[in-house]
Amino acid sequence: GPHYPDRLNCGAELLDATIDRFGADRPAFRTGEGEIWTYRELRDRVDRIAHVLTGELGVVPGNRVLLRGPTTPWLAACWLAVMKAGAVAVTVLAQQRAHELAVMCSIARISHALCDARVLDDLERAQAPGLRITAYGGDGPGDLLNRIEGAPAGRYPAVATSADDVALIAFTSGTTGRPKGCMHFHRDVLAIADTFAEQILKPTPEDLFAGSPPLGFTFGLGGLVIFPLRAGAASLLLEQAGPRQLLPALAEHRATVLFTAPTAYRTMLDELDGHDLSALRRCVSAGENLPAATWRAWRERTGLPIINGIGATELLHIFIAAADDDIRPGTTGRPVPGWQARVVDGEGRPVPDGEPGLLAVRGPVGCRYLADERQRAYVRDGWNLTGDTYVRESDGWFRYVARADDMIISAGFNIAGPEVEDALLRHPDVTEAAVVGRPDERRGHVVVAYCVLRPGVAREEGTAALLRDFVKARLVPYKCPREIVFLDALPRTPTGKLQRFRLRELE
Ligand code: 3SK
Repeated sequence: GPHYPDRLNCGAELLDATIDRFGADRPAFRTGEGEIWTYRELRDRVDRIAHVLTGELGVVPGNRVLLRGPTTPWLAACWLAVMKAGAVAVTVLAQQRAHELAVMCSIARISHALCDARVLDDLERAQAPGLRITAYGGDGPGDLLNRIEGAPAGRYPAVATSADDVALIAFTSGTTGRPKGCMHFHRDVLAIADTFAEQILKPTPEDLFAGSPPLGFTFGLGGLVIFPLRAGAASLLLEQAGPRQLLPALAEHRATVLFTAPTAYRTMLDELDGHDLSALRRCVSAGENLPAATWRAWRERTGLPIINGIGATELLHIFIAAADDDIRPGTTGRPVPGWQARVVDGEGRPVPDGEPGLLAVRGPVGCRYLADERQRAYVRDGWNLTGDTYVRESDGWFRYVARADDMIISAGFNIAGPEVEDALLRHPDVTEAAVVGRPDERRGHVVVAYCVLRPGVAREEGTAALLRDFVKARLVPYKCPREIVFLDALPRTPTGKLQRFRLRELE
C-alpha cells in the first residue's frame, strides 16, 4: 500500500497540496444551478470556516463534529475545514431522523454540529446533550456563512495531525440494529484515492466527477470529494441526484466520471433517449451487486463498460474492482492494487477456489468500530470479514454470491438470491427484482421473488408464470421462484441499498 509521512493532514493534502500541484484557478465544484467554485474560492471559504470553528466555536483537535445537509459545496467545504482543524468529521445523511441522530451523537460523543439550515429541525429535535449546533446557509445572525464574513483574513494553517489520528467516523447505515461508527485516519482518506482512484479510475485534472451517493455515505464522500480533489479535478455536487435527475445533469454538465448504484443504471437505461452522454468515460457501480444483465445493457446502449466494485464503510471505499479491458461481467473483479482478498470458511481457513465462502480482505484501511464489541466478529487474524459470500475463481477473479446472511437454503439446496435476480432482470418486462427465502415447514425455505414491472405490463398470474418459465430456462429448477409478487417499488435504504429484511417481513 501507499506510504505517508508521520505528520499528515488529509485536508491540507486534498486542498493546499492540490493547489500547489495544479493551480488555484481551476474549477473545484459545480452545482446543478450552474454555480462554480474555483480551488481558490474553495480554499478561502474552507480556511474561514476553520478559523470560525477553532475560534468562536471553540473546536479543538479531536472534537467530533457532525455534518449534515444535502450535497452542496458548503457541506464539502465544512468537511475540509473540519479536517484542516484536526477535528473529526461525522457526516450523516440529510434524511436521518431525530432518533437516529441522537443515537449517533451519543455513540460518537459529538460536541459540535454544522447543519444545512434547511434540515435543522430533526437535529434540533434530537436534543443531544451538550451539542452545539451551528446552521449554514440560512439567514440567522449566528449562521456560519455570516460568521465567516468576520473571520480573520489569511490562510488557516492546517493542524499538524499525525497520519493515524482519526479524521472521520462513518456510521454504517446497517439494515437492522444499533449503528456502528467506523473510525478512519488521515492516511486512510488518502489511501482510498491512491489505490482505487489512482489505479483503477486514473482520473485527470480535466475530469468532472458526478454521481448520486450522498456525502454521508463513504461511497459518495470518496467519489465526489476525495477522489476529484486528490486529482485536481472538478466535481458536480447535486442536491437532487435521484436517477431521474442524474441523467439530465450528466448530459448538461458533460460529466466524465460517474459514481452510482446498479438501480440508477437500470433507471437511466429506460430513459437514455435524447440525453447526450458522449463526455462520459468512466462509470463506477458499487453499493450492491451489479448483475451481468445490467452491465451488458449499459454497454450496449452507451458503449461504456461499467467499472464494478465492492466497498464497505468499514474499509472506507472500494477494494475489489475491475477496469479497462480487464472486466468480466458478472464478477466484481480482482483486489485493487495495494489490497488483498481471499475466501475463507467460518473458522477463517481459506476454502478452495471455485467454492463459496466468506470474503476476507486486508489493505491500507481497516475496520475500527468505535466502542463496539462487533469489532471482534468483523476483524479476525487481521482480515476484515465483510459479510459477503464470494467465490474466488482459479484465475483470481472474485465473484459475488450473496450477502452471507442472505443465502436461501431450500430442501438442502443453497440458493443465492442475486443469481435468481439476475435471471429475472434479463427479462425485458422486469425493471427491479429481489429474491428472498420464505420459511416453509417442509423445505425450510422456499424462493419468493419480488418484482417491479415495466409500466404497462399486466400484474397477473400469466406474467408470473411467464417469468417463472423464463428463469427455468436459465437456471436449475430448484432455484426458480415458487411465487412472484409484484410491487410498485422495492424497499431501499436512503443510500439505495435493498432492504431484504423488509421483504422477509412481508412474508
Ligand atoms: O457498499 C459499497 O459497495 C461501498 C462502496 C464504496 C464505499 C462504501 C461502500 C459501503
